[in-house]
Amino acid sequence: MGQKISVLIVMGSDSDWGIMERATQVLKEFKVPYEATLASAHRSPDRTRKLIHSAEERGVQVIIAGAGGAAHLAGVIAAETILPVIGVPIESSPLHGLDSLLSTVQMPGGVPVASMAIGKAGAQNAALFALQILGRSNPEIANRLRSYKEDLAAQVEAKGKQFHGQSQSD
Ligand code: RP5
Repeated sequence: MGQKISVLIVMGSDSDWGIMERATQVLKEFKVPYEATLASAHRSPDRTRKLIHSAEERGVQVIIAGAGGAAHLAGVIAAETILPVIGVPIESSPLHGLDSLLSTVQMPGGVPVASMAIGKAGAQNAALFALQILGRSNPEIANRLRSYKEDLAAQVEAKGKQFHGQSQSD
């Protein structure tokens, strides 16, 4: 764990990878160095704490934490660091992610976590949000984010032209 990385992705379990992989795909696309690893707020509190402290020493700038169920990972990480923490609630329990969403988003005043949507869209947006933070001091990332948004708009534009929906006029 010596390499310089900008974004640290932490998951509560390897079973979260199917969702959190989406965040890594976005970071790869933007060529931003990251590391993805496991630590559980409940099952391995010691590892979680050590990981966060070493992240600060290594120059990590943003942490993304994905967890399901009683998802305290993002909150516990936020308690240990002044780095911005982005939480991704994962749908991994019989409550379909609503439990994870509430556990991630309902932080007490003083300890912020930026909670994203449940699941893959949340993982994708967590990476983009991390890039937006990095982009404030990195013009290259900021420019790539602008192009990303232009591409999104162009895709809708193209689909809009292809789409022949219904219309009615009397
Ligand atoms: C949470 O419990 C993890 O983040 C995961 O979403 C969920 C289930 O974990 P496993 O039992 O699959 O390891 O802590």
